[in-house]
Amino acid sequence: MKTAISIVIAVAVAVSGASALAKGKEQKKAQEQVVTMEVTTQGFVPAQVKVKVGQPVKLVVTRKTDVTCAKDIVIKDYGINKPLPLNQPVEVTFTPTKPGKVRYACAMDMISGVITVE
Ligand SMILES: [Cu+2]
Repeated sequence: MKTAISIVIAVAVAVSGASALAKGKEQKKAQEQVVTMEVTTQGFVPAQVKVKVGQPVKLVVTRKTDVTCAKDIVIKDYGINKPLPLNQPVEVTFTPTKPGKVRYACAMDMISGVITVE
């Protein structure tokens, strides 16, 4: 009985060790590119962003003004359309699949910015 218990413990340790290793590898492979952005009376700030192709992008967008129409962020190319509650950081994630320019804009496509994917 004692041996059975120690075998169970040994297996549990081995499994948790392996998953920790896998996690570390994953993090190294997929380097998230975090871009902090605000919506002010100037529009999206910054309005020009550069990211690397094939690596996940996380935009953290905080709308700081209530006087413009930019109350959502729309990234048509990646099917993203998210409301931006006032003063609340909103995370928008996608992985750019090809180099080029990706537009982000308000729901009416008036206030906008450009993500350059390289
Ligand atoms: Cu608008």
